[in-house]
Amino acid sequence: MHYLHVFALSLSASLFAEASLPLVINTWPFQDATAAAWSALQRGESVLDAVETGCATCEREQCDGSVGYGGSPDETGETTLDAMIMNGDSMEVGAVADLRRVKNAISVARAVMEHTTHTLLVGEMGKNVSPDPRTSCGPYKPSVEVKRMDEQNHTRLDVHSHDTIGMVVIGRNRSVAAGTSTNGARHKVPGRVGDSPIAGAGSYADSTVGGAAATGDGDVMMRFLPSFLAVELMRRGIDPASACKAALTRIKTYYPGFFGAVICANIQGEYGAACNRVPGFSQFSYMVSTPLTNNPLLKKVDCF
Ligand code: SD4
Repeated sequence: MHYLHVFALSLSASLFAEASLPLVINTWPFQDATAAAWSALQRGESVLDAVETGCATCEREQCDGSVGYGGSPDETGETTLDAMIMNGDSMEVGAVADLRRVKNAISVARAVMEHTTHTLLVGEMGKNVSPDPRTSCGPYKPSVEVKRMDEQNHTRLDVHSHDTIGMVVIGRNRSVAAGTSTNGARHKVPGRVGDSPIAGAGSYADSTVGGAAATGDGDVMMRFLPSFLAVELMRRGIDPASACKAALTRIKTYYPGFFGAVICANIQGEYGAACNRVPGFSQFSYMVSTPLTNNPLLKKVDCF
């Protein structure tokens, strides 16, 4: 009797999984990216291909005017890109940071993963500038003074300057891939790298569990590896929405006013998201595509 019960439970669990996989989930209402990743899966391409195609769509279309080329300039006026991609089967990661004069950062990240033995490659480093761009217009000159950002006021990244696509794709065979692409924080010190290209911070994938991706104030969020934490919580059986929330709760303990959100999905095809409530940010939008949604579906979660 007991075995029959267990069999029935696992049968219904696997039926549920079949009904809800494959799955594409990504941050913000970046619908074309979701659709592109979904189409890649429909063409029989891998979950890595789907993540690359989805994020590359955002880079090309400058999703929200803020992913990819031309957005969120640093203090000298230059756009720099951060991106990563992770293979949840092999735990390989490729990432680029501070990338200049290249449009498709996610593809460079994938090339790092597949054609080098390294994980993270970065562009040329910059310098601080004077006069202070927070109070004066240019022209700017490199400055030797080291500026410290005000840790209490994370004004560089707020709800109006969100600019990261984070995506998790889970195949019918439960392979997981995750990726991110961003042009980072506006008016950053040249050389600043955010959370997006950092495995476990920007995103994380493990085909035995699921995947997660983060968006928000990377300077704070990367200190807590929220994507890694969310995956580890799902490994212990916590549902995706609660795992996302717990990962943000850890950050909130230290930085109650931080701006950020996380998306999570497990290999059963369950998914969820969470965001930290701050003035002007009470709801977070994300996209999902599964066989049940037919088309990319806009989902919203109330921040806590
Ligand atoms: C960063 N996390 O560079 C990125 C930016 C972002 O919503 O996601 N904004 O800090």
